[in-house]
Amino acid sequence: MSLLLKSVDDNGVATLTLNRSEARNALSMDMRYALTDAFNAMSTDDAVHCVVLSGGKKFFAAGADIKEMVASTPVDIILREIERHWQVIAKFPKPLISAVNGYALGGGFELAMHADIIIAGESAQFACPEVRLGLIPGGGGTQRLVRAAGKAQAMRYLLTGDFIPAQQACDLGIISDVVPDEKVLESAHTLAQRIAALPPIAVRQIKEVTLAGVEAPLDVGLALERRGTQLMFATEDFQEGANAFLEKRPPEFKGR
Ligand code: DAK
Repeated sequence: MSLLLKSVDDNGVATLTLNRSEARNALSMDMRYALTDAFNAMSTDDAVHCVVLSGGKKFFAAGADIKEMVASTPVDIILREIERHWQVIAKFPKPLISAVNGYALGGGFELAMHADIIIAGESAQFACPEVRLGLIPGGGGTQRLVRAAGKAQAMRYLLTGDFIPAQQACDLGIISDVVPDEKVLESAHTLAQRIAALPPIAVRQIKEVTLAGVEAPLDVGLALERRGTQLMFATEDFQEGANAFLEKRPPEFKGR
């Protein structure tokens, strides 16, 4: 049985589903390779405009595979180069939505936070419980949580490993939306379909400029945005969008 289920619908929405329920979707190295291959393939697949990442209806992912890690030496960990796998997802150029039911813990929470948008069910729970194992978050948890929630809240959860219920995570700005548990995938797909129908070059520019700018001084971010805006005037999709508005008809974007 495949560790990762993949499908692409006619609207350009790809769905990736972690499929290792017997280990609560723990991120084994095989799972990481499967994710890396899938994201690499989707980044150059013109049929894919937006991606929904799910763990299925019961849990998102319980983190790194503790059984694989327990006997590892620091050299084993260095040689695994897990950062290369994270990097492929962090640099994925198309919009990515995490659809979270149940637990998103440790590396599972970090995986969810690699997405641009996180939609969670009302009983979902997020945590960086690494400290309880004698570890620290290693997939960007310390850095992404503090950027999303600010120092006071990030420290409160990083230093205790406490669970963050979905509504609390939403109130703190860590996730985008809370919906009834049974509506998570449907809501993520509805949003993904709306994004997939928009001009893909503009969508990708917004993602790139927003993520690059947030790490840069304001002047640099604004310069990136300015260049991105200027670039859009070279696209056929802008002509189509503007003309469709003026002609009072729906636009037909072509990704050119
Ligand atoms: N790894 C391996 N197996 C896991 C697992 C995990 N993270 N989580 C669950 N399992 C396995 C259990 O061992 C059990 O296996 P069997 O005993 O049946 O063989 C099976 O899944 C079912 O687990 P439970 O019986 O515990 O299931 P429950 O539904 O009762 O509880 C749970 C679900 C998710 C609350 C619980 O399983 C749990 O607390 N799991 C561990 C959560 C956790 O501590 N996660 C953080 C892992 S540390 C790095 C980058 C990143 C990381 C490390 C390094 N580098 C760049 C070097 C990340 C570290 C982490 O994520």
